[in-house]
Amino acid sequence: MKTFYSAAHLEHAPANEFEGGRLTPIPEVPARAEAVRARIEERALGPVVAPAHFGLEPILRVHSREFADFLVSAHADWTKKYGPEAVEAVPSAWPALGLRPNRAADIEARLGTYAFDTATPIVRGTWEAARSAVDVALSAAQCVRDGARSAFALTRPPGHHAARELFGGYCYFNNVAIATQWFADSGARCAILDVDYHHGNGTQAIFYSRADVFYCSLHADPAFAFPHFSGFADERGEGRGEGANLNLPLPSRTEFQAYEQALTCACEAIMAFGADILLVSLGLDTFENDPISDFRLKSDDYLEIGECIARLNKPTLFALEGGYDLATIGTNAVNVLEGFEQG
Ligand code: SP5
Ligand code: ZN
Repeated sequence: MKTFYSAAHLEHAPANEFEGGRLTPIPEVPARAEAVRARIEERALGPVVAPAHFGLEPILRVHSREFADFLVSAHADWTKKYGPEAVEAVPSAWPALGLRPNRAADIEARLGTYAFDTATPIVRGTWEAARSAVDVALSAAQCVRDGARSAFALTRPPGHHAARELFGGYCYFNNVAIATQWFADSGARCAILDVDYHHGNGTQAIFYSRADVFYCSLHADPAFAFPHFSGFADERGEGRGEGANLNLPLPSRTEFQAYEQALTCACEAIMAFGADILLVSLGLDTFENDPISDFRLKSDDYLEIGECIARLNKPTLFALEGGYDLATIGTNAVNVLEGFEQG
């Protein structure tokens, strides 16, 4: 299997997030993607290649022009307001219930309008990294459309929490959604399987009223887990998209036995939908030692996840989402990919 990778992610390395009432180190670090790349090379999974350039057009099929323009200039606008020492742009006020979103004015207003958490700073290299991650995802999509059984997009920053005009959860552009829309624009019916520990609120929102894209997610129940405001079982799609969204929220401390049952449900639903292409939002934060999550999957379980996905027998694009245990993220990611290849 080919892996697509861009070194532009290295320049996106914000230091801190605000959580639990204090600043703490961000676990979404460049070393994550480097660990995955190192393991791919160690296991000789296949070539690791640079992406092609796709430009803004496919991004604007999913995100608004205003949102993309905001990400281009946000860091410069921030340092203009707060000085060159202010290296991480993070909002401090939001248009929550009863207030008006404000996309036009001051950088604080725009940050508050577009961000939904305090964990997703914009630094100088963020724009280039986020844009390049989209190129990585689209290059993998092109590889699959050209006939490969599968491809791996080593995307960083991740994407599944980002919606049309919304960033957060370490995500800026929704890499998988943009690749999905790129397939859909050539007439393909797509299914997205999201196995990240967290619900992909952005991907769900982008396709919520769409009948041609099936979104299915296994994740920690938002009753206790981030992103808190999306991912409940009663969210089933709307309008023509009703029934094309399936959330399988799972309890705290879920082990593989229960996880596998939910995965089987997800795969049955995907088969029933009858997709031409499968896209997998591949989070590894379901691992037992993940520092920010509490599921209990073990490294061997990821081989089985890959085998299970292979049984769907679809052209498949895998894209990296979360996963924060640096010691195992490479092994676990490659286990899914090898499990798929053997399955
Ligand atoms: C792509 C992705 O996985 N984004 C996840 C963003 C999660 N951010 C908030 C997590 C809060 C977790 N708090 C757990 C504290 C454990 N000590
Ligand atoms: Zn996650």
